[in-house]
Amino acid sequence: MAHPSVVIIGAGIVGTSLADELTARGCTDVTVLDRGPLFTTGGSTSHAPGLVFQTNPSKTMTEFARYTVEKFVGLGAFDQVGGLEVATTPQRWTDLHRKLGWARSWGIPARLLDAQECTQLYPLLDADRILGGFHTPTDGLARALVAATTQAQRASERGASFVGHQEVVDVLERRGRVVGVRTASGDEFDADVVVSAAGFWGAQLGAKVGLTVPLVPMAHQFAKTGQLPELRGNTEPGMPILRHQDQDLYYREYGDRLGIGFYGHRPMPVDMTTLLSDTAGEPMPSMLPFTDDDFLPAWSASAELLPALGDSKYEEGFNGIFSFTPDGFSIMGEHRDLPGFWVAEAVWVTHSAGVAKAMAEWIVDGTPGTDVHECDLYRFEEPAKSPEFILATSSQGFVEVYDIIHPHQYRAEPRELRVSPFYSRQQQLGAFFFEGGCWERPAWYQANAPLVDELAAAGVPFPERDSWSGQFYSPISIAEARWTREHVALYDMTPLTRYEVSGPGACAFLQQLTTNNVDKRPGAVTYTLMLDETGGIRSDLTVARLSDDTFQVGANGPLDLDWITRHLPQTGVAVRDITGGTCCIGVWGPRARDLVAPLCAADISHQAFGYFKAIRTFVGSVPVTMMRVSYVGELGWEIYASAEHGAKLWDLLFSAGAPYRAIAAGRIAFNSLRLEKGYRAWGTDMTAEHRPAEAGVGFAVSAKKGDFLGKAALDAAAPPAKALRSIVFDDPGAVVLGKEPVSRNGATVGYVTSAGYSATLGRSIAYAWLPADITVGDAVTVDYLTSTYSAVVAAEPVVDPDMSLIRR
Ligand code: FAD
Ligand code: THG
Repeated sequence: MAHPSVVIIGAGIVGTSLADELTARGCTDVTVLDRGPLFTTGGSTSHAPGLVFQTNPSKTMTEFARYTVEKFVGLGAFDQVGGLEVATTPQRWTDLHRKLGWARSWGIPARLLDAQECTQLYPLLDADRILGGFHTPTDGLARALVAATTQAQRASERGASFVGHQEVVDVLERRGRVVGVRTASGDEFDADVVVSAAGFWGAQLGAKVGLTVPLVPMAHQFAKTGQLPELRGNTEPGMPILRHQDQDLYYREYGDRLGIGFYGHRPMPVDMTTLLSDTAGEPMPSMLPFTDDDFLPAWSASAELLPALGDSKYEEGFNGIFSFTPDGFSIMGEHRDLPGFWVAEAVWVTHSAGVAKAMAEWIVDGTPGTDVHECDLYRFEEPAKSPEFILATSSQGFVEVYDIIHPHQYRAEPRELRVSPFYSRQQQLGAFFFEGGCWERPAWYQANAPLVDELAAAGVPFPERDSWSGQFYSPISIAEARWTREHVALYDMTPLTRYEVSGPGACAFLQQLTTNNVDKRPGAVTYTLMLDETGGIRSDLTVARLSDDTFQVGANGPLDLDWITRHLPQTGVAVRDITGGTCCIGVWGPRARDLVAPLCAADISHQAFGYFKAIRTFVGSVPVTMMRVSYVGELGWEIYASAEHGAKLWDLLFSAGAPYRAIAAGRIAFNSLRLEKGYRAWGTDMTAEHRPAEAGVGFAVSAKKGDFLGKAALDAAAPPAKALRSIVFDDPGAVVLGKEPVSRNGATVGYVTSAGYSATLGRSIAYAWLPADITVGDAVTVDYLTSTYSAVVAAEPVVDPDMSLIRR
């Protein structure tokens, strides 16, 4: 296909980087429009202090940052002064160890320094105030305006044009596609592709085309000190960029002065309807007047950390505006209902070139070269698109931007947006709820506490956890996991995303869209994958054929509906999200059949109702669909019913379970059991970055069936260099939580994806991405906070390898 003509709205760091990346790929018919003058447009980039700390819990964001650094260094638009994050509390010092782990997992050079070493790098620091620091020599200062201008120049040389003072007021469409934009001056610019790179204006532009772009423009304080004698004669920045997260502060040099950024003030969301009048007296619309009172704590905390400030005062400041999002990630993707309209927003300077590269690949090649699911425009559940949710969570994101956030720390508000019909029963059983996909999901049940004593008395170990991994955790989950393997347990599977795909074309459609053969007799269930054009795993699904033309698809979240919808043929197939209108209980364990059979209208013996089969029947008087599928790897069924029957279904199963001492069990047990059984979780263990064979799900790719999306790429793929492997820890007390670096012979070779405590083995187990040549029995080590644990690569699955438990 010929390259599309592209209009980019916004000549900030994102728009200019994108113009460079597009033109570098031969897509040269690019016009960049900005409402402001070029290139000091008045957007966030115009005054960005440009600190780039690359290390992030997200591998993708870290990769975006690393690319940005490499590129800007090459453009001469980066001062590689290094980064230093200091700890003034023991909690932060421990957390910097966790950060060191991310740096090693994602390949960012980093070291921990003691207080003296920190002051050698940063002489203004008071060594007595700090416990140590995290030093990253390749971090530094992006000269954002230089980078924008240089990239714009390069793009212009390849044919792009940049036009200032052109405010886009309308997006033009014809026959359901974008065809261009109109500006305030009445000019029209034709384009096949329009990319909104409008920064914090992005939500307003999205609204023009019926698109929710969930970002909130938020003011953030930035000030400059007066001249500091200690920095006299300074022209170029020499000290690293500095973060003092315990007080929500960061610092950079400006000659003999320091710039101070502050996140410790109240969230200040910006009212876009009054923005232009509110900023009329300021040099730019992205600069609000400084509010001195908000800055008072910043100044005193700064003077404590950097005593040299004591005799000085801040001389100028402003409340600068940039975007916050509900989960802190950027927003990237194409409008599903208006093809050709793309967004790249809520992007820091730090990630700008990396985001632009992925966007250009996506637009030109059809698939981004980096896994972008965390940033995908369509990752949000429906309630999360409400203005109320977006404002509340983005404001909270501002408050927490430098906080130490536990990986299982779920937001406090808004909650209870989606509850299953079993919610009141779960509350009565003392459920501790985690939030996921806006659902309330029991993590464990306090009602099961007595089982801990009972099992402990019988010799089952319940290892103590350290204070970090012991948060959002209860040893009850070990009892619940054990009980599932030895007796039977009920799991609320309602939050499992599910769709009905129906119509005369449904079978052919799913055959084409997924890797396994789903064209089986009604009643068959198939585990299958969706791949992108490059063979990367978009999702893993269960597809149950309920009738010739009706399939129930068990999926992983909103991105699956997006992917399926984008690939739907014009006619003959309908897809419907049935998650909220239905509910599901997983009944699993050796006594599952004893429990369910007496209630069930159908014969559910192994002969009559085999593994990976589905039937329609009744449990008591409740109409149900039963699937013999078990993510925990035990005998049993997922039992689906219409939501209004949910409470009855729960009560029936619970009473029938009494003779078998059936329990309700939670997510932590669920996760540990699926780890034992070798089942991957999409989004954590495997993503579009991985192909099936390396992720250990090659068995779900049918060699016999015809063509499907991604097949050509799989056939042409080189042998993988890495593999997802199970590791088992040696020390029964070892606990890791995910993303920790894994080493072989002392060198970091991979990272943990997900982890849990195997109640069966009495040890923690985990998945890790490791070099493909590593073999079962090889020893590795995993660094967790201040500890190093040894582990061994295990044969998979570690439980029930011959399927005798699940197929009985
Ligand atoms: P912008 O630079 O805002 O560009 C968007 C452009 O779109 C603007 O030029 C605007 O005029 C134009 N536009 C909008 N609507 C229209 C329209 N309808 N028609 C035409 N043009 C339009 N990031 C870091 O990585 N490190 C930092 O240290 C850092 N510190 C910061 C400190 C402060 C005080 C602030 C405010 C932000 C900071 N940021 C930092 C964030 C960073 O500045 C922004 O995330 C980044 O600049 C956003 O770039 P952008 O290109 O998306 O947006
Ligand atoms: N239940 C249902 N749908 C789902 C999940 C689920 N869809 C999303 C996600 N979870 C998919 N993940 C898996 C992973 C493994 C299995 C099922 C869903 C599984 N695998 C068998 C195995 O590997 O032994 C498949 C065997 C086979 O192919 O026959 O059971 O939890 N409804």
